[in-house]
Amino acid sequence: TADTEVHLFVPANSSETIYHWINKTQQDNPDTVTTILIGSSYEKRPLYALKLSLNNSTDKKAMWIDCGIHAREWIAPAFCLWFVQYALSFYKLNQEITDIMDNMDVYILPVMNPDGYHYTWATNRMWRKNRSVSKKSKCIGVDLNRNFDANWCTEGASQDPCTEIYCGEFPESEPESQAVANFLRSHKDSVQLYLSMHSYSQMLLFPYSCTLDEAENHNDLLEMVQEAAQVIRRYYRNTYKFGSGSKTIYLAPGGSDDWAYNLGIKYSFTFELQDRGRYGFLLPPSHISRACNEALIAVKTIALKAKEV
Ligand code: ING
Ligand code: ZN
Repeated sequence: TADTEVHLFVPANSSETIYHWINKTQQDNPDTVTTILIGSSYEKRPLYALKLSLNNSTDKKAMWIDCGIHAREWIAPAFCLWFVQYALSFYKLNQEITDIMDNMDVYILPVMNPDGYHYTWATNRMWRKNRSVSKKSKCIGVDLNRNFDANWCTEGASQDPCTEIYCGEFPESEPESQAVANFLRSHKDSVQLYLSMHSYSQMLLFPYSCTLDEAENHNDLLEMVQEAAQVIRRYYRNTYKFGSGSKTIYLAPGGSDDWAYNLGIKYSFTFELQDRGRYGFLLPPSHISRACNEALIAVKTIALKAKEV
């Protein structure tokens, strides 16, 4: 789909710029875009999800994409913005995105962890967790991708607030993870595809990460990520690993994709975007468009397969 390659203007954006962008996107597209306040962060920043919806049929299926669960993974929020701008610009021009949007509503949460994201702009570029203050320690922050209720705080997470993989006081102890979990619980009958964007390492992952057990539809999930990785290789000559989280990277309990899967969203994925470590979290702005374009064709490939079933 080289003809659909786009060069949208999505630079690295501060959290203020992203809030402004959300507002403007809704105002410019009143028929298609609604903003949904799904909760607020520990420091009381609003958590806005965008809903892209084209036909007003009520029984429509939906997909969910969240970005920026980890603060320093800046390419992830850039992807969420990229996806929205692509979908709004190329509906009726690109067949695949048209097909997806005609059949599914799309919910997009551009920054799940706005406090951490703000902190990486203001104070510490390498911050990962949220910014919640612990009762039992001077150390700050919970790893939101260890705070969901999926084999919570077993091997691969830590009870020590001073580590990068601190699981929190209890599952969904954090307002950010609770907001996402509440939203998905109340929309689980329509949402059939869950995607969570991270970086870096170029991997397309699916459940389980919290156990070495195989998901019930492991072979379907494997086929989907394999095809997505193949499309990236064909069009961008770039390599993405793929497989279940626990066998492809490491055991990691409490992740959002495992939790969404156990909720009943049978197509659930975590993407690790560019790069493979040369720049790591500090991906230069000149790489944003390639990173987003290749992730976009992977999302389209997976969404089109999920739509069929
Ligand atoms: N990687 C993920 C992490 O939270 C992951 C890997 C995927 C864990 C799916 C759990 C579930 O550690 C990064 N880069 O954050
Ligand atoms: Zn991450």
